[in-house]
Amino acid sequence: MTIELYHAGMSVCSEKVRIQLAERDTPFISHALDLRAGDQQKPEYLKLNPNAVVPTIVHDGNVVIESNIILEYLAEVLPGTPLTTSSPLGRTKMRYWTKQLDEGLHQLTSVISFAIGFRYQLLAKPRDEALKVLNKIPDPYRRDRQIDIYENGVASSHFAPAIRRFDKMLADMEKDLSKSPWLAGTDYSLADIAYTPYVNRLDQLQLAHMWDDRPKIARWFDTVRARPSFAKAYDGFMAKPVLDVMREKGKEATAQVKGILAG
Ligand SMILES: N[C@@H](CCC(=O)N[C@@H](CS)C(=O)NCC(=O)O)C(=O)O
Repeated sequence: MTIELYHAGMSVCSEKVRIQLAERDTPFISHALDLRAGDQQKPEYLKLNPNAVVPTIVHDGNVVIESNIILEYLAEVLPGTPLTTSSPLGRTKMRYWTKQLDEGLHQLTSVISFAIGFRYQLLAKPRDEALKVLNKIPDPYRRDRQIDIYENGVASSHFAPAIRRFDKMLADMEKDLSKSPWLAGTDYSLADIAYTPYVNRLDQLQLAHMWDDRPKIARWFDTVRARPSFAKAYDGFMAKPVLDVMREKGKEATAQVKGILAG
């Protein structure tokens, strides 16, 4: 069995697939894309993923896109424990969690990551070069939004609603984690794999204060980070200069974020 993974080191959707591959001890052929350079928009990649996003897997010649669909697919085809939870009701819960990522949360991660940190990678480039990459985003809504955030950062009108939605996500997580050790019940499942990168992203952006009063999330996050799959999915894939910018700019944005949450 051969798995090829087209991914980016610091892409939350790629991170969740790498966590799952690590959980299942599955080696993969890595094709790392540079998203700021627009590798995802190259014609040869668009043939695999017409949405111009990572990740994409090719499993024995078959192309699968969309990270949460990839997780479910891999759960079925990889040898070992499927990680989809043992009960039908648990699986409905698991899917309710991952559905929320697809119905907006993921896009909002892109909003806060770009507004606080990633836009500085584009601001370091000549403006016409940066706009060339942004103007090639196929989805017109996402294109306009990313251009607005490139221009305005945390002052963009997209920023505050994204922070509020994450606050709700954390409140929902705290509630479920008060009832069971894992998001979908008694088993570690694809829901926990899928949410690890999003909570970790908040942490990278210095937003861990959002769970200062949410002890169950703190415990869950410590536990998922202590699993060997976390180090395997992250070590060697993070760019230190980017993490440094996220930390520095995240600290600068703290007062504004706290203001949004208080208002
Ligand atoms: N729904 C897609 C979203 C994929 C996505 O947005 N990927 C981001 C990185 S996490 C990306 O490739 N962005 C490239 C760009 O913004 O041009 C999935 O879950 O796979």
